[in-house]
Amino acid sequence: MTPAPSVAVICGSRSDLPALQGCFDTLDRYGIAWEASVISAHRQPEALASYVRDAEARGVRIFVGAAGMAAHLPGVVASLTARPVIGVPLDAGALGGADALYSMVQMPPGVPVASVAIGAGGAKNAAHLAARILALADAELAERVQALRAEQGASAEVGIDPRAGRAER
Ligand code: AIR
Repeated sequence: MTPAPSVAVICGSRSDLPALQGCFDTLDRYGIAWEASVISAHRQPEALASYVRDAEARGVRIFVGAAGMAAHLPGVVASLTARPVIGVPLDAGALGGADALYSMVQMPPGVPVASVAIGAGGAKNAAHLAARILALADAELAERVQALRAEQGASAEVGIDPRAGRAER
């Protein structure tokens, strides 16, 4: 059995991969080991169940499930494991991702999915949230989380000079 990284990212289609790049990059930034798979909850339900069981047995701590349309992937993952599951709703159809968001956020009590925002921003936040969960039991990672927060604060704008942005008007 190959030992597992801390985070397993699963998406419903290869067409979802571009939206997830920020998730992979952010996990790398934290130095968190991850693996990624394309498994559709609707097209390959049995493969999904065996992957999740195997990943859990190998030691994966957090699952990220990303999908568009009727996006039941993270919900099904949450039904198969007691490890934390983060859902990333993607904009893949006529409803702009609201379909996927509702599919993830309206889980029945007892089967939680931590849903983030729709699309690439949500995908990055899935990585940030995974880092914060893992940091509860990893002091070095907790330091990296704090360092990244400080970096974000330092680069954020505080005051805007009224002359700034004139050229854009
Ligand atoms: N999907 C795949 N199986 C079940 C669902 N909900 C999602 C994928 C993708 C969208 O359907 O996650 O966002 C379209 O997939 P495809 O493969 O047709 O491009």
